[in-house]
Amino acid sequence: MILQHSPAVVVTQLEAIQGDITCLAVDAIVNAANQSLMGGGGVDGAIHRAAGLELLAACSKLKGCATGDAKATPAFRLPAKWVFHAVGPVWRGGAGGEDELLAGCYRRCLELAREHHAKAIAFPAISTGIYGFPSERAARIAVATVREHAPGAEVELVKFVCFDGQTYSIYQRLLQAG
Ligand code: AR6
Repeated sequence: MILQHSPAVVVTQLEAIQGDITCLAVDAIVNAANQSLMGGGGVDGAIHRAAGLELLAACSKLKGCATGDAKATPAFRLPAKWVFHAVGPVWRGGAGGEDELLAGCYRRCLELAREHHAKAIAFPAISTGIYGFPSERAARIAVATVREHAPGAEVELVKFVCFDGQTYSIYQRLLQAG
């Protein structure tokens, strides 16, 4: 008798939550960083404050990151194991490739998840704060990219972490629409 091992089919659960991403005990949280990877305001500032100075030291060794790409560090004092630092695009009206660059952030983070065996990952709404990307447009890109790429990256749970109620309602609606 020949036993055949068929590849496991991963079904990814997607959920929206409202809250502070620094509190989540998932395998990886994503940071909305800038190209320097040396900290900043918004969620980046919150992550660096909560993780401690070791995070800054680890980031300084990465020599920056291109827009649309992401790099990984340990999460140090955070309850998560890894931080994936993604650099979203600054919104300049939409004709400068912002959509593709934003999708690249989500795709690269899922690739990092596969490399680091991170089965549960939490994303903030990258680029929608200081970088000014319209929230609904960004959420559609985030959900579509994750739906397409998370199963192939063997990611089992994706949490979209929304800081404000308006962003949370957008994600809830998009996720319910299936
Ligand atoms: N948990 C989850 N989401 C948060 C948190 C938090 N603790 N804090 C803010 N948000 P932003 P960007 C939300 O501005 O637009 C930094 O200076 C926030 O409400 O953090 O990608 C970097 O260094 C918004 O929905 O990131 C860069 O220079 C989302 O996170 C620049 O800002 C993203 O807002 C990046 O700008």
